[in-house]
Amino acid sequence: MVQDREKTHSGLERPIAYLHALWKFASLFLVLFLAPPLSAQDNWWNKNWECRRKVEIPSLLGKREYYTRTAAVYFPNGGKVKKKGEDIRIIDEKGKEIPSQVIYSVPYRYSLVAFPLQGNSSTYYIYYGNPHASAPGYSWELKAGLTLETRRKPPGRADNWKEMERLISRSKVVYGKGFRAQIFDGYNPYGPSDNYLSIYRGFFYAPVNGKYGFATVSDDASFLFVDSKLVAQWPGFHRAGRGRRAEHRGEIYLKAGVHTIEYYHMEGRGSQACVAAWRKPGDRKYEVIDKSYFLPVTIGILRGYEKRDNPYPADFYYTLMDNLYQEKEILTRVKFSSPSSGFLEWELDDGMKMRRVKEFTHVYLAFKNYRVKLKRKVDVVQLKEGRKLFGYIVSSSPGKVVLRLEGGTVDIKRSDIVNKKFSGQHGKGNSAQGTAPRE
Ligand SMILES: [Ca+2]
Repeated sequence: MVQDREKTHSGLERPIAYLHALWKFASLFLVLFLAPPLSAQDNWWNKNWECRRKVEIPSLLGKREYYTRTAAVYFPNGGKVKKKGEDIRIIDEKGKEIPSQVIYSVPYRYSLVAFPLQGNSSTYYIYYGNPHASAPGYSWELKAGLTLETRRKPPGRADNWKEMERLISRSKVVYGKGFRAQIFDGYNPYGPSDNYLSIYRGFFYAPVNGKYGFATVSDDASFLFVDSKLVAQWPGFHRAGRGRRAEHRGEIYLKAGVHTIEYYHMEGRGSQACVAAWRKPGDRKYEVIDKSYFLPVTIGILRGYEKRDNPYPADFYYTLMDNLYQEKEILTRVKFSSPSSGFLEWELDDGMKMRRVKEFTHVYLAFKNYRVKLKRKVDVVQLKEGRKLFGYIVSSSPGKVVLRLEGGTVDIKRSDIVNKKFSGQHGKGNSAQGTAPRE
């Protein structure tokens, strides 16, 4: 019997060992993609909104059994969004507003918005930057994927669910929120890995009718709910070792189909782990719930940034590369990159300045939020007929000037230009601001 028990539960041992190796090097949590600038500023959906980003949804071919046609997109908001993202709207290719749900949004950090895909369309626009907009109150809500939110843990214990609930209601600082593939984490992806709470919420499908076992392996406390019923728990302060044979488990009868899972975790100090495992009807072992059982959410790719009043806005993205944990301090390496063309000038609030660079990495030494500013400069050519052209002077000779505009170049005769002092100067500066979160 003892041997049989070994076999039954040993499926979790290797994943747990892996988690402990993983937590020292937190990986990136926000990956944004480089993209060429948009070609034109046409079809602005509503002039009360200042900014828009184009989003492309990767191939919609579903490989999963449950295909939900739900998309989500992370975007750097440069401080342009309202406090809770009330002004964020999703507009389809035909200019029609579609429902969406703001999952997370903090000015100067990033916003995460989810929405239902429309027909076969793979192109969408996010509009934001309207201080007068109120929350649209759509009835659509996210019913797919698995999200994780982490918060700062207030003082106290979680020796039972009541105490855990109290900790959650008293926690005010949200470190961040995003999608995860599984409930299988060995560090806090959005903030410091001591004194934090994790809240996972997800939609999964049960492949057949029957009795399912669920187990939690955690460091420290954890509580696992299926369809709002507490199925497995491991309260208190403890390491994960005595849970790796699924000692902290429970059973529930599920019908084939979609169900919800919630997993609450509390970490005090030292090491930390969150693992949700299950044993489906007919399975011998408990295993980490595979990502293929969570209803998929397609993450959109950013393809360009435009502003209503400015054809040349500055734009940049950041990616957390890695954290190096020294004895007392944590070094964080962040990669910055800009898809913007032209003359770029970066300003980091720890004193560093850089010019004419599209991409660089920077190491931060202290644990706090940092402000990063990017200026983009373009040339202005004033024509005799009264028009102004904005772009980059590619070449200039006594007879003519070649100006690169968004989407192409134009030749301008010197005699058509009013102000000839533009050469070598940069007339108009545009700036973008973002905060590199320290996580
Ligand atoms: Ca711990």
